[in-house]
Amino acid sequence: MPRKSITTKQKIEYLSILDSSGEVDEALDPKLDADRSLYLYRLILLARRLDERCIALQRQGRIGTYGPCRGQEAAHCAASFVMEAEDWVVHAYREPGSFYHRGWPLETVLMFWGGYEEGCRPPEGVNDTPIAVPIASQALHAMGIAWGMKLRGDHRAVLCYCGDGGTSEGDFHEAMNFAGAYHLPVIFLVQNNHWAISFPRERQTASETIAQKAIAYGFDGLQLDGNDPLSVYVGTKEAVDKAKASGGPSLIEAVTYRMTVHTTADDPTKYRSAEEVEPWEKLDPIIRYQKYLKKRSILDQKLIDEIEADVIAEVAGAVERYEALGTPDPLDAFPNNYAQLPAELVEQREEFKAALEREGWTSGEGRG
Ligand SMILES: Cc1ncc(C[n+]2csc(CCOP(=O)(O)OP(=O)(O)O)c2C)c(N)n1
Ligand SMILES: [Mg+2]
Repeated sequence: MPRKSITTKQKIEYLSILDSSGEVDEALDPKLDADRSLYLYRLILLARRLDERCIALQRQGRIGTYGPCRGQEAAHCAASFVMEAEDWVVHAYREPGSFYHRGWPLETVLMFWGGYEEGCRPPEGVNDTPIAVPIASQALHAMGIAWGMKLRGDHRAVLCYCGDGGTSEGDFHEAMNFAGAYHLPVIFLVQNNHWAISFPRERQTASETIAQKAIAYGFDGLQLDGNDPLSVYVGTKEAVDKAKASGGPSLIEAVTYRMTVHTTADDPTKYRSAEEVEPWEKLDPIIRYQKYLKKRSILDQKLIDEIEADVIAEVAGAVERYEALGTPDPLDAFPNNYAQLPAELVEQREEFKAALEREGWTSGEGRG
């Protein structure tokens, strides 16, 4: 009868393990061993250096538009680091470190941004989906893969990346609803980088947190410090373990910040202030993780320099292999989506081919 508060069995929590000065909550520290800690450090650094190189390549006209991950390296590297090879990772477009960790050659990542259709093809045996630019469309793919796993009785899990802006899309909510209703082994990891191009997080949703959206769909939500590799690792690991033990889906909101442009096609100084960006510099995941690993005597300056040189060399090698391919064939945009090209696309292809030829381009000439 009476009016009363309803308490749900679902909960939302906040998790932070390593603060910006490198101080750690000992009780929550996963205490990864030295090899795994160094691997994760190198992965995060590689994402940063690859990112910087991609911006330079775009500015020099050597790749097309690029969407950087600067500041968000911990959020995606530490999450994918949790996933086993037999699990699935469903990507958005700001996770270069995840592709590398999962076994994509770095030149394939460059090929995507360079306009090659092959940049979308996962290597044989890698359980990943490629970059998805239509925001949140990948959430439905993740849900579908997880449903397949459940139907087959596989105890595997799916990690799905999405952005804060993506959470306003119908696809995101359909995927969350279905995942909750069917109790699927999927983890939706939202990288809340505070911006969807020029649209701020505050205007994206009236919810206090993105994590709490999970409650409406019948599962738990976790908000965590997305610039702390340890929080991301622990939060993701718990959710993955739960999914594999038939505990159903989770929503993780990794709070982070997009330190630079949305893509190389925009200018953030038009819509946000330097004062807003500045405090996030101090929360940089690389500096923080370095401090922590030094305290644990896992990392010293000599090793930092060695890893740096190694990462730079690996990125340079990938750029060399990518550039040896020559330029992609624009007509490759057509054959990959349909077994048989529909008539209107055949028409568009011919029109495009004629336009290219008028510009002096012959299909196939760009291949190295
Ligand atoms: C379905 C769809 N609508 C619009 C766009 C154009 N668009 C590209 S990125 C973007 C913002 C995405 O923001 P968010 O989800 O927060 O991801 P972020 O770029 O910050 O990583 C939009 C609207 C798109 N790619 N797909
Ligand atoms: Mg965003």
